[in-house]
Amino acid sequence: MSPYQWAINGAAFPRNRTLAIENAKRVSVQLENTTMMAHPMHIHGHTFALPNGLRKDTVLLKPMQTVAIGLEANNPGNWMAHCHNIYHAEAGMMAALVYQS
Ligand SMILES: [Cu+2]
Repeated sequence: MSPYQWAINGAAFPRNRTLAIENAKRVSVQLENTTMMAHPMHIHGHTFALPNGLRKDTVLLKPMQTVAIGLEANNPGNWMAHCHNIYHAEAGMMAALVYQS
């Protein structure tokens, strides 16, 4: 186990809240980095739209930066969203993304 923890929505995985999404919906997700480190945030199984219109599957959040992404729920299943600094993900910076039936 890592000697320190990183969190999403206030808690380290798996103690944090599951992110629920409904199939065939497009949602706006606010990614807010409240730390002094950069975090490349990645969502499995999906791409998302950045405010400038680019479609990506990872967005680099600078320290204290907030970015709203447009996520289309078009790939039902159980997925993970996490920091792509794997040592952060391994320290809890992950969240489950689950489709509601
Ligand atoms: Cu990170």
